[in-house]
Amino acid sequence: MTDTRPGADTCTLWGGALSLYTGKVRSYLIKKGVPYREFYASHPDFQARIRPVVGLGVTPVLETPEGDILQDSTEIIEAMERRLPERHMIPATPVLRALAWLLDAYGSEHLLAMAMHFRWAEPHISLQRSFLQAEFGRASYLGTDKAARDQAGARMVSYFSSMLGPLGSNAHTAEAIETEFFDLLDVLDEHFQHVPYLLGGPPSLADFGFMAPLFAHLGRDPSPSQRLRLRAPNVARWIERMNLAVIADGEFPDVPAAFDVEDRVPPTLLPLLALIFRDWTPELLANAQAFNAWATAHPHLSDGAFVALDGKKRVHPHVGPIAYRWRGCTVERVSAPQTLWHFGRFQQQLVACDGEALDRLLMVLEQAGGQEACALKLVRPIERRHYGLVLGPS
Ligand SMILES: N[C@@H](CCC(=O)N[C@@H](CS)C(=O)NCC(=O)O)C(=O)O
Repeated sequence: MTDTRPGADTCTLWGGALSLYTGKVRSYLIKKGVPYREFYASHPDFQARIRPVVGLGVTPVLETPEGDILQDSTEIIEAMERRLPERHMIPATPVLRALAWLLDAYGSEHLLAMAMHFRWAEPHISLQRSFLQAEFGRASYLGTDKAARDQAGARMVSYFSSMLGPLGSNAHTAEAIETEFFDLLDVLDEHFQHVPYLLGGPPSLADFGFMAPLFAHLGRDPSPSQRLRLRAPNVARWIERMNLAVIADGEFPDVPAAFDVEDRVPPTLLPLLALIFRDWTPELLANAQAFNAWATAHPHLSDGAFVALDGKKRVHPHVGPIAYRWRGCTVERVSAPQTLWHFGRFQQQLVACDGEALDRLLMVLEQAGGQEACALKLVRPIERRHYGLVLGPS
């Protein structure tokens, strides 16, 4: 059997074509110029070598030539950025850097429910069942027997489709989720008419965060991807561009492939930022309220305790249900403290900013209606350690 271990300068990416967060990391590795080989977690080496270290059946995992085993798509990108400073993918200037973190968090977290809706809700699941069975079959069965693979895929499809309800997609919210998708496509399509990437000329953490929902689910599953291509061809082209090793794109011969040294925000990003805060703020506030109530009710939990109702390390831990009004409906779903961790990474950028840079950033955030979300405060810090989400010191 093939040796799946990393080579002298080649990483091993554990993931799969169907996987949301693998799409984010794969595109990063391609743009960064990092050689890698990708394997599915159904390979026995994943169970033997990766699972005992990570302690979860989760992808993506990146194994580096130095022997590190990295998990969480954002942590993978950060670790590789520290290691490989050339062609940096997190802007150095304060406003663009803060926005890169904001957009990464929004793409990776808020758009998860939308991505899952268009994979698993009716009529999408019925329209694309055979595709999903094959895709989940690839991820769970290693072999050449098609019937056996489809059977394995069908089992996975019935398991994963049950995860949609807890994310808040149901008959009451379906229309709002689909309208949000079209609104998002419209602002993105206009933006990519002007510049090749979210923050302008080069790709950044912002784009990788958006690739999470927009590659495997919204841009590849047959039902949503057909809608995406027809309504927003510039977004479809951006998805293709994000998986090409070149940075510059012939469609934009006059856009320099570098972040703006004056730290200016592309004007067409402003409508996207406004959409983000309009749609995300109620969810962020409900999550903060649930986390604060849970942390306050458990003052004895020590530094390093898992943030989860059941106290266990989980891929998507929660601290109970949340409910909030959004686009004319009431969303009822499980809380997502990982969202607060990720949004907190953006808030750290805000705290690190001062003087004239802070004024510029605050002006952008104010124009976008971000004041309420940016003011959100947690009673205890949330951190990531040993592949899990934990409480920081009180
Ligand atoms: N925060 C993690 C989330 C990773 C994640 O949700 N991975 C999915 C595949 S795309 C998974 O392995 N899910 C298994 C599960 O939820 O149990 C990251 O950014 O890497």
